[in-house]
Parts: sequence; structure tokens; C-alpha cells
Amino acid sequence: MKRFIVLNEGVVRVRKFHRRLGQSLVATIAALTATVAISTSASAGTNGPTVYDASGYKAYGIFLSYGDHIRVDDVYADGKSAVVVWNDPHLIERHCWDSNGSNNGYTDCNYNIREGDYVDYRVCLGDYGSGYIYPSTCGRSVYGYA
Ligand SMILES: [Ca+2]
Ligand SMILES: [Ca+2]
Repeated sequence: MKRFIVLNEGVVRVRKFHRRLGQSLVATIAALTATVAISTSASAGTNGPTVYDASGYKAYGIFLSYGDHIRVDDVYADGKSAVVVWNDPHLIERHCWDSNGSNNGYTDCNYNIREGDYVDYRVCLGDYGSGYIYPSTCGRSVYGYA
């Protein structure tokens, strides 16, 4: 406002200033809108909780919104692998397996999911070779937002 008063000396300068002010306001609003849009989608990203298989101690998984990672960890030596079963927003079932043995750290699956998309997932036990997942071993479904 102070700057406006200082520039309010000649009509031409004021007009120029108004034009510039208009442009900068448009630019500012555009920038603010972009910021809001970015922060909205960024804040929409929400990690999901850690989930366990039905037994509660043989496998666990998690969804991390930053970078769209799903982690799965086989923590029980029983010849079965751990697998996070998740659905993308098109309800296509996808799998993230820890098939390299138990108790040796999680396996990270790196996806690229559209910002704000809903991801629901659960962790189960299965046979990686055949791809068979034992339905009764699946824990509860939870969700996060990419
Ligand atoms: Ca296992
Ligand atoms: Ca493993």
C-alpha cells in the first residue's frame, strides 16, 4: 500500500503500476493457487499403519506415501513368504512379496501412484513360486493415501 501511495504521482506511472500490480496479483494468485494445489495433494499423502498377518507375528507390511513405497517383511521361518496384497484405485490387485527368506529385513517395493490416490492393503502369507496366497492368513485391511 505504501508503495502505491509513493507511486501515485503521475497518472501514467499509476496506470503502469496498476498494470504491473494487476500482473503481479495474477501471478501471485496463480502462485498461491499452485501452492495450495501442491500442499493439498502433498498433505493428502498419508502413510498407512503397519499391518500384520492373521497370526499377528509372521509377517508385516506398511505403505509409505512418500515415494509410494510398500514394505513387506517375512519374520517367521515356515517356508511361506510374506506378501502385501494391495489394491490400486482401479481395484486391480497387486502384490509386494518378501520372497528372499525370513528374518533378513524387509523388502521394499517402489511404486508410482498418482498423488492423493487411495491405497488399501493387507499382509498375507503365500508361496511365491506358485503365487498362491493363503486367504486365511491375511490380516485386516487398512489404507493410506499416495
Ligand atoms: Ca515365512
Ligand atoms: Ca526377507
